[in-house]
Amino acid sequence: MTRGMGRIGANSMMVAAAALAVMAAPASAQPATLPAIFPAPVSMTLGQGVVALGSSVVLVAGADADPATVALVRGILTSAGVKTITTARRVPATLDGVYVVVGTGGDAVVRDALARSGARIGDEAEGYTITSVAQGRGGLIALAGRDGDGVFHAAQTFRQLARRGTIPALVIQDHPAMPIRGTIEGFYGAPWTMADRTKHLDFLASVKANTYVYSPKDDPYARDRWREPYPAETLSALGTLAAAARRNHVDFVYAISPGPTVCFSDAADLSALERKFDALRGIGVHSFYVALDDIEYTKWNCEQDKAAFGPSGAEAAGIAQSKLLNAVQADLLAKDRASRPLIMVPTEYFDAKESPYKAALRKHLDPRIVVQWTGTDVVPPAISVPDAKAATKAFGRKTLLWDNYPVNDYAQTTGRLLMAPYARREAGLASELTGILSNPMNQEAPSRVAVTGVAAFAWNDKGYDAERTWHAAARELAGGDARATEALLVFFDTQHMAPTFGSQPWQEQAPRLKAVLDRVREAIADGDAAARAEAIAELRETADAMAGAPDIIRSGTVDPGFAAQSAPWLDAMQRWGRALRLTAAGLDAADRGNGAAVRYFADAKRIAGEAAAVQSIPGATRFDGPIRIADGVLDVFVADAPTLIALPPAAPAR
Ligand code: LOG
Repeated sequence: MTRGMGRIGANSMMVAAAALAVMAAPASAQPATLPAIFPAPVSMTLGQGVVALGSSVVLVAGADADPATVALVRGILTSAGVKTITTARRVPATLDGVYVVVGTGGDAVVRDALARSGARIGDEAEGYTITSVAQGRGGLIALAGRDGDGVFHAAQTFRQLARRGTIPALVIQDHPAMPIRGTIEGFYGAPWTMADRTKHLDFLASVKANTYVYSPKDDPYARDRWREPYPAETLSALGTLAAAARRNHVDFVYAISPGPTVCFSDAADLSALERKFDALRGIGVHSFYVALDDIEYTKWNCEQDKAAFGPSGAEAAGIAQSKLLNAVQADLLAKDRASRPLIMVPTEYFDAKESPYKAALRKHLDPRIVVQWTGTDVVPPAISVPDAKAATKAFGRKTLLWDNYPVNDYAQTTGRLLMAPYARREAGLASELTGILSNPMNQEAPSRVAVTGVAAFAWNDKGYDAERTWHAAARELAGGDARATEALLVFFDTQHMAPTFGSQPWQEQAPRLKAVLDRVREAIADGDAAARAEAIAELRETADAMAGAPDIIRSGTVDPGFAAQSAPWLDAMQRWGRALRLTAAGLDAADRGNGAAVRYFADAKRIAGEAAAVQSIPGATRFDGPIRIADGVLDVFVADAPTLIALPPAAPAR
């Protein structure tokens, strides 16, 4: 490899770096550095020199380039400070300015642009290649997709590259590891608003996710009253949403849950299902889903099923469900040859253990139908490649993981947002899963922290870094502002704990804060005066950061939806920050033998009590209750602090 080339990932064979036309950067300039892109691309190779976008750019759109994606690239250039965008059909041999070429590999102008970097487009669906070459006073940037989705993903990567205004010479080769990536709005409790969903679709596009499943448990027309048509207004709003999804290259999937009342053998119920899907097809939905989770499957809903399938039971349920879904799948294809395969979540979704029900699905369910499962439990502590292999075997096909993270609709999540890095999913899962859908929280914007991780892992499981992706998610929510990013990370740390359905959490609470508090305890127990003073000073800074973070998060730099949806958490954290500041003051006073410590500790206790009493917004989450902030770490420390240093005897009253 050429000296001075930084690189990550594989796939260097496609890159003849020596073919890059080189412009040596002036000695005084910053060196060109490898950019950080999320999701991490498969391969990214730095060349020599940089392309400064400057104030004018020539845009060359391939003949088959999607006008919406070209418009997106224009917007990105404008945001990067480009004032004049002219268009051309060709790129001159000697560059006389900055050219940006956009299109698929079907276009010669695109292929030629890539060839100047010795690159070409790979064969993978949704894949893309970006090259940038610095030459003389000009530069050439190619955003080339294997297909329309690939061009769109290239533009999303370009959005991240263009922020710097100056783009290093490089070659990016990229494609997704898993074909299905995104979210399933599949939780109980307050569904997202249409406005939330629209913003979420824009967000999904930014992290190269391609699927959104509409399946809120509390939409009556999707579950309890599934046979009834949607009111015209709701149907039209869903159509608007489906259009927003299309613009974002996201597959909008409509899910129905007939399980509570369906009569499997009744032709009228099959027709009711098909009618419902027809209505949605009429407003532009082309992907469908039947959810059979959380239903009673050992009892029939109608006498007729007993006649058709025999006595009720898990195996008979598997046969009846398969028969109904196969008919739906056939109807979808008959009405729309291009329709994507039906997706389903079975009634036994929470493990991969062999059973009569799963054997029935394996034997009878149309192999085209995509099956979801949630791991070794509803909320599993980890997901390994062997776990997924077991699911492939049990369900008779590679599965689509339904990941119950960061969903917060079960009792153990009361008072919590789940905002730890997305972790404990084994690299290599891409070979055993068709994809991952995250079940998010009732709160849309806070969910993006975890969903960014899910999308990045599903895009490139082998190149995924949980911690760095977590930081990137904070930076995105903070609009790139460093102070707001740090404030968010302080907040996320207080919501790090991830419960399971049992008593054992699978992510620990507040590891960053705990490390600081542990240092204080150790310094007080074993340190000399200097070590104690240093640890208490660090505690004061930590408390200040916590008390100050809410105002920074609410100041408008951070996505306003995020601040609104996490309002009670921010209120509670501010109070806990003040309680911790008073605790630090108490420890400092006690360490100096100053009797004022008693009053500081008393004030800390009072404010901690107020902080612990802050309640969730009624109805906004499945379970209402007290807001938890770094619980088990922060509250314990504030309570213990007065006992750590012996206080001087109280001054006698005068
Ligand atoms: C539900 C889901 C719910 C989640 C967490 C699946 C397949 N179904 O136990 O709607 O959000 O658990 O509470 C579920 O996970 N059932």
